[in-house]
Parts: sequence; structure tokens; C-alpha cells
Amino acid sequence: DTSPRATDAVTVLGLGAMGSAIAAAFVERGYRTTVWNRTSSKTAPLVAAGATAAANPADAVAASPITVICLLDTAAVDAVLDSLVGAVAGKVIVDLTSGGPDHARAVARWAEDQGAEHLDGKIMSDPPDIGSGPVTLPVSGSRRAFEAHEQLLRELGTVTYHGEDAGAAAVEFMAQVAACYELLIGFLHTVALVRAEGADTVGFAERLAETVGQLAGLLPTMAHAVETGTYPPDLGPLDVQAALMPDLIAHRDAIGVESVRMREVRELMDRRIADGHGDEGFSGLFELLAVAAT
Ligand code: FVH
Repeated sequence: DTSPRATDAVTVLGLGAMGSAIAAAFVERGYRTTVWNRTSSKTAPLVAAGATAAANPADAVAASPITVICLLDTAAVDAVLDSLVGAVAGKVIVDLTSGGPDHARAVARWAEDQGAEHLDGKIMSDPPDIGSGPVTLPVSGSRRAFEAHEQLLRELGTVTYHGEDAGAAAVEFMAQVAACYELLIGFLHTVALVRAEGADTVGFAERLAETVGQLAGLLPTMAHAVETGTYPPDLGPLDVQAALMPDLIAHRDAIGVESVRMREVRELMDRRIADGHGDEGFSGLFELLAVAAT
């Protein structure tokens, strides 16, 4: 992309596995890159590649209009921000550290008090993918800062902007991570089931990957059903789906495989049917999930 850049200078605070990959991507793309890390020895590979090492976070932030922070956790971010009081006025601070929505909102308030603009982003990929592989980067916060520096952020991967609420990217990230863990912990339990029955685990996993691919198409449809409150018989009517559950759970109990989630599914199905919705599908269980009305 040869369009003029908003800036050719960028600062990166934090040179762990991810921070180093981020700084390297900026150096490789010709940005004047300034780096800082608590353990200064980690700056060496990046300095060798053309980056400039700063002695402390404040000097590093002063060197560029925009600073990317990528540290282990929110406690680390707070520690570094404490050393940046009075040093960020007029700057753009982009925090890519994993954390929850409320921390992102707190950093946004801190930045505003300090006269800086703030973006929060979450990196959904592994360090080697930065700059080249499948990187998803939800970002939220100052729309002006996002529009001014969108291209710099896109050097790292596929960026999606989630609005002015600084916590929105973290909401997306937490939901994505949790949904993947929900799927994968269930997958591992079914691997235990398949192995307990002496079946082919890898073959099962390959066939399940196909099934999961088909489920992917169902997710937006189910979200639409939730939004409209109208539930089609997805995966079939609950009357039919529920009929399997006693045998499915009895089988897992018989071979010692965890069934806590299957018991939750059965209980929700039975309640939904008792409420008169046996002709609707799995998405209708949403109505029974105790979520405080927003
Ligand atoms: N690594 C991954 O695969 C995941 C992929 C998805 C996104 N995550 C998030 O990225 C953040 C950084 O993760 P990381 O893999 O770079 O983590 P480390 O390699 O352990 O580096 C941690 C850096 O944080 C610095 N640090 C820790 N505590 C402090 C502190 N109190 N003050 C200042 N810096 C601190 C640490 O410094 P040092 O130990 O080298 O001196 C590293 O630079 C993270 O949020 C992941 O969830 C990565």
C-alpha cells in the first residue's frame, strides 16, 4: 500500500513474544520504530534489525506520535502507565494487551485525563502470524485516532473497528476466546468418549471438523433468531432432540465421561419443552439463559 502514512514513526512498549513480533513487523515495513522493554536485553534483536532502544517508557513514547503497548497483563500495563504520567499528552496510545472491557475503559479515562487519545485492541493470533498470517485484531476507542492510524494497525493483520466504547474490542475478544474454549473443552471430553470406546480419535476429529464447518453457517442464523425472538427448528424440533438426551447422558456415565454440560443442555431442553416450545429449535434455549436484561 503506497498511500501516504499518517506517521512513519511508531513506539512499541513490551518486547515479549508478541511485542517483539509487532515491533519487527513495523521495522520490516520501514517505520522508524522505537522500542522499550523492562528487561532491556530483549531490545537487542530489534535494534539489530534497525529499531531504536529507549532508556525508559517516557523517552520511548516521546519518540513517536503513536505508541503500541503489548505487555503480559493489565497489571503490567498499569505499572508502565504509572511511569508515563505527564508523558503522553498529544500522543495516541494503543493498548494491545489482553484484558477485560473495564480495564480498557479505565485506561481510556486515564489517557483522556493525560491529554492523550486511546485505542484498545486484542490480538487473536500467535506471534509468528503477525504481519503475514491470519491475524484478527478487533479495535475500539477514539474513532479519530483509529481513522488516523488505521493503516499502521493494518500492518499487523485484519483490523475491525468496534466503536468509541473503549471496552468493545475486549468484549469481542473475551466472547471469541470463551466460545472457542467452550467448543474445545467439549471436544476434549468427546475425545475421551471416543477413546474409551476404542474408536479412531483422529478420524473422529477430522469428521467433526467437517461438522463444525457446517455449524459455522448456523451461528449467524441463531443470532438472528435471538434478535427477533423467533426460533426455527434448528437442529430439529426440541421434542426430537430431547428424546436422545437420556441415552446420551447414560452412555457417558457408563464409561466415566463428564456430562455436566450435557445435563445442562437436557435440563434446558426439558424446561423449554415444558414451556410449550417443543416445536422450536436449539436456539430457543437462549430464552432460558439467565442474563440480566440490559
Ligand atoms: N503469545 C501468544 O501467543 C498470545 C497470542 C494472543 C495475544 N497474546 C497477548 O499478548 C500479550 C503479550 O503476550 P506475550 O506472549 O508477548 O507475553 P510474554 O512473552 O510473556 O511477554 C510479556 C511482556 O510483558 C512484560 N512485562 C510483564 N510484567 C511487566 C511489568 N510489571 N512491567 C513491565 N513489563 C512487564 C515483559 O517484560 P520482561 O519480562 O521481558 O521484562 C514482556 O515484555 C499478552 O497480553 C497476551 O495475552 C499473546
